[in-house]
Amino acid sequence: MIFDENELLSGEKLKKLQLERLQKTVKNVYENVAFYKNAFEKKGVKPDDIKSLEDITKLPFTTKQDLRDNYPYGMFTVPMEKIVRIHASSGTTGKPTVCGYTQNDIETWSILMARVFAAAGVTKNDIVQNAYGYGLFTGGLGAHYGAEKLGAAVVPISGGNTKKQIQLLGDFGSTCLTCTPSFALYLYDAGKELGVDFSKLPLKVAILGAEPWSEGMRKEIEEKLSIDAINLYGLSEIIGPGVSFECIEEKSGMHINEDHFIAEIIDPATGEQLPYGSKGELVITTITKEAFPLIRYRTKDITVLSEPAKCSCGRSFAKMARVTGRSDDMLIIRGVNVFPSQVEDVITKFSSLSGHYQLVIKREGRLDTLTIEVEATDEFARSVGSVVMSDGTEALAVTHEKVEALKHNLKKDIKDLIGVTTEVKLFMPKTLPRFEGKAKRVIDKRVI
Ligand code: DLL
Repeated sequence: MIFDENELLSGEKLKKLQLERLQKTVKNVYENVAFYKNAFEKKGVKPDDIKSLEDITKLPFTTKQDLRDNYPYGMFTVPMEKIVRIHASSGTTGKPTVCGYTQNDIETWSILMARVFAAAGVTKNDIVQNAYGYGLFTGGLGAHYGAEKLGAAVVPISGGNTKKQIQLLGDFGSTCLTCTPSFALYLYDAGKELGVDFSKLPLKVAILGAEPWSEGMRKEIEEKLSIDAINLYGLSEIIGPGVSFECIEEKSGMHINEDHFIAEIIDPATGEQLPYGSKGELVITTITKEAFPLIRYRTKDITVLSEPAKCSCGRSFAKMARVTGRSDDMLIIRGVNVFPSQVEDVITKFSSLSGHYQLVIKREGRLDTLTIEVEATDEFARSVGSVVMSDGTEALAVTHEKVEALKHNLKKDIKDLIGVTTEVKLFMPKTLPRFEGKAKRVIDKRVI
């Protein structure tokens, strides 16, 4: 289903609107954000040079680093009195990326998310159990406002709370579930253990995103929960969830809200724009945002854009394929974005730990686990002593209270600063692999 008339825009009409909005945005950022004025000048481009949509390639890119350099509010185009909401997502090191919204931005976002629900067949008669996290993360409030805009009843349960989730699915008769795909499967397993028969629940559809998933996972979720599973994409910097979404009619690629965002695919190595059908990094320009517009933002997500064509849902907006990877090292662990450099930052603050570490990620049962394997310093190892294992190798005396305390403190700091729960394994000095070239810090054993 379509939520609003603008979703049906296509061809020249859409292009005209996009160009008008792009020109306005470009002027806005040039006049109000020092970073953009400088970046435009470095590229030798002025707002008036943008005469057609193709001219977008004349504009500079924006990266996460640029946002970090202008932390916290340097990229905002409006004074604080106009900002009504602030969200944030992980940055590559300690500082998060800050995203501001005016009242109109919140209204725009609500409409975009209402489109997502409508496209998934949700109506005002539905009950939406919103299990995306509420807070700085955009998932919870983004889905909340969208479902309300559509007129559906929202159950703002937020993430976690598995038993309660399962109880409410039955008692409240939720017909739509919004959460990460891994959490949907986790709920199924937990429900099964409690004797829940999902085929008897009123649940019809789940709108899933915030982490990579596969067609195989879709099939599994749809079969096990007896529902339709719909893919939803977005990122905080651009607006949050609602950048693109699948329609229930086709479930083949996610329609990009092209009246609000201009999408490009580039070669991540050269920055060159690639034609429709090419695999590369998704770059997005926001053309209606007021508080925090971004020009050619490098999402680092790898995908393919398909040429706009009329879809059976009625939309002609271009579709993007599933995100198949990232062109940087960001990891998504239970929906939390984690950069190895953030973990490294925390590790290096501990004088009892050497800088040698690796991150091991597994999918155990349904959920991702992150284990930090890190070496103790010689001094620390000497102070707690070691034991000889059955295979003749030496290991730290793990039962020593100092070892326990160190592991506990590292876990706690990582949870506090990055927001992800980890396991910590302490190793004897010089026992983790060394690398001659680029260190391989991440061992991702997940099969999605
Ligand atoms: O994850 C926003 C969101 C919330 C999207 C709820 C969908 C549903 P961030 O925390 O800023 O925002 O993380 C954005 O998550 O760049 C992708 O790498 C990844 N991602 C988001 N949706 C998908 C998806 C939210 N459907 C980052 N498939 C993005 C694959 C996704 N990856």
